Amino acid sequence: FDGGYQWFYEGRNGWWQYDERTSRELEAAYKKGERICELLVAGLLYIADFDAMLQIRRNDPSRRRRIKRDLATIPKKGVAGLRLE
Ligand code: V3L
Repeated sequence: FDGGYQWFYEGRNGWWQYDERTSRELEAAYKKGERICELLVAGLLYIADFDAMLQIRRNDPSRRRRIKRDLATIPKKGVAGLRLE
């Protein structure tokens, strides 16, 4: 979307791009200045915390990953667990 930015979450040795729907939800919440955004990913609820820039699993807050908003062109592992190439 705008300015060529995208949303990413951290994997073991690189970044995954969020799926299209979740990315749109993150971007909308971020643009509204909200501090968190609730995400439903494969049946699990997560909180994206824009202050900490973390994704945290609702029912197990020890499951957390860094997130970032960065240029769509950065090196990435793939999209939502689907590897590139
Ligand atoms: N979108 C898609 N899948 C997710 C997301 C998300 N936003 N958050 C967690 N999962 P946790 P490497 C990731 C998946 O945080 O080898 C990648 O997409 C997560 O998938 O403990 O470490 C890969 O598919 C994990 O399988 O709640 O880079 C996979 O990890 C599961 O939910 C391996 O990636 C638990 O994550």
